[in-house]
Amino acid sequence: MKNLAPAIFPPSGIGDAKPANQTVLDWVNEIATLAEPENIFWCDGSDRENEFLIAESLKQNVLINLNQKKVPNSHLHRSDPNDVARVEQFTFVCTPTKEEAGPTNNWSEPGETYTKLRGLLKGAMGGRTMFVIPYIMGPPDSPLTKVGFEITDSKYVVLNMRIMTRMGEIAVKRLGNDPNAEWNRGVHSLLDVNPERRFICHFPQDNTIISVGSGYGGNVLLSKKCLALRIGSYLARKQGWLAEHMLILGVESPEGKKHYVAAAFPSACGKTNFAMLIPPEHFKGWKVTTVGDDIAWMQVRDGRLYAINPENGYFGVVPGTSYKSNPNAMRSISHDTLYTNVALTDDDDVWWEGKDGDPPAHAIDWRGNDWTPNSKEKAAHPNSRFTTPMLNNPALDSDVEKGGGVPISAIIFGGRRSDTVPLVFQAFDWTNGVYLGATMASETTAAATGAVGKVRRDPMAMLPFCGYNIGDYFQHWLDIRNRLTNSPRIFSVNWFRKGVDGKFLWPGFGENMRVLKWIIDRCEESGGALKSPIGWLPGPHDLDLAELDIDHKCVAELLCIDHEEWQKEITEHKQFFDSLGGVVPEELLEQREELVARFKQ
Ligand code: OXD
Ligand code: MN
Repeated sequence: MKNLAPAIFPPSGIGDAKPANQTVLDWVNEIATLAEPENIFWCDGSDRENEFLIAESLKQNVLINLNQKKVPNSHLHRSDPNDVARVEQFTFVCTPTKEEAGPTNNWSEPGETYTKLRGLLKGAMGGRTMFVIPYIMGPPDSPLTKVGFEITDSKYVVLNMRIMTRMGEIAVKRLGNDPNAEWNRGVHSLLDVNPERRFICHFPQDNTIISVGSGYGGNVLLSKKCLALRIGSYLARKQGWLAEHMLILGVESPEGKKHYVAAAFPSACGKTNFAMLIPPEHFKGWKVTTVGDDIAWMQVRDGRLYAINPENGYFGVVPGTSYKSNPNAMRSISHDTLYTNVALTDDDDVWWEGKDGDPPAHAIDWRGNDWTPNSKEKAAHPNSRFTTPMLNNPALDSDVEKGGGVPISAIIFGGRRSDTVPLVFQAFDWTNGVYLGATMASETTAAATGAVGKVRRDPMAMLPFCGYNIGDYFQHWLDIRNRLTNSPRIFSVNWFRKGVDGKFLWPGFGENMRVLKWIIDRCEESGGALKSPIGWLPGPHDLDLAELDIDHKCVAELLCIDHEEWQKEITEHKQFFDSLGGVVPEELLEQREELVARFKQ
């Protein structure tokens, strides 16, 4: 058996932050015996360790140095071109029965899957260092905070995890020595980065994740999609809270009245931009602050819903990010940032499609090839990413570390829809809002491999992330209502509706403040609205559009409910529910009947 001696290659004092918890030590020993690494490196997350790992990564071409004057403390990583996005087709939920995983997850039998994965991991870390990363998800003093340990043979993963989570001693301390303490086991190995040996497997009953064959963020930063959402949603149902694919933002009026809003959008639909929104000139004195840009963990306390952001950084889509679209993101990523799959300019700066200014005359593209503005290929991969600490965000909310979380006034469900869905509307009540979330759809993006631009139902933006049966998930949402006496209002938004000319009708970005303001007005019971078959819609004068250069015809189109399009939409709701094979709660089926009836009135 491999012993747990500290790693031999780093200078002394680095890479030997071994915890005292015997169950962790036994598990690490078991994985080391199987994967046969050359070294074991116990990460402590210190600056010294980080500097050492960056230096090693630069030597081994895992990282490329950038112009330290232009982007201080920042580096570029190029992933394998076959490994640039989440792989939903190779992502599995391994519950004891297929029924527990439900109709929307790939299921595989836990015993057989462990055997297969153990086979793949056997000797897989030969000649490599095995890093052990202790981390917590959530503010240090939150009751919702979870402890995880990720084993990985990728330095890139360690460097990302240090930004995305609170890593090191803090986790070891929180876990303590109790052999029964709850903690997540995550094992990751690059293997040979072969798409045919790429599996992202979750064992919710064992609080375990095993990911092999990929180096791409969403597949390998096991804290994020795997723990905070898939395993998180399973634990949330069992423990009575919610783990959601939602940003959390604060919005404060010039008088100092503050609300918090949580919003679910599918991947690459602008969650980070919305969470960092800067209100337009007309909204002078209004302030939007970021609690989180991707994941919300929410619990009911005294009849209200409170949310924390379990993460510590942002893993955002780069293309399209500019001082015009998201100045706060640009400031955040101007230093201390890890870039993945963007282009490298001749003066060692980063570049991507949609960045401010003219494209460079020459660059090295994300695959490492020469690129000019005449090239057919994109310079940056459409799913290229930044990893940046949330502390870099100038709009970071002052309560982001509050263990009790922030009180949520509104929940928004949003998708990317060229047609059918109006700019904004409000659900009639909680149950109707759950129906709205359960039937939401969006055009697919480059965040996952597969076709882009295809409308797919993505309930609560959780289709790829719900770690158990989606019918039970809907029921869990419905049940939460019984514990809420001051429940958030629920809304739908769609920034992406297009006119007959194929152009977006709504300017988006900072101007989304106008929609947010109406949502806040509705929460304060001051905003006007008209009753429609799908919910409460702003009337022609209810949205504050002052000083916005927009045609009245566009506004009418943005808010219109086309009955023909909605007949098709409602038919698709039925098809979607039918495709789930009888797991949809009765209450949601009734909601659909009521929607049909309202269109007939
Ligand atoms: C993400 C995603 O990376 O949703 O956040 O894919
Ligand atoms: Mn996401």
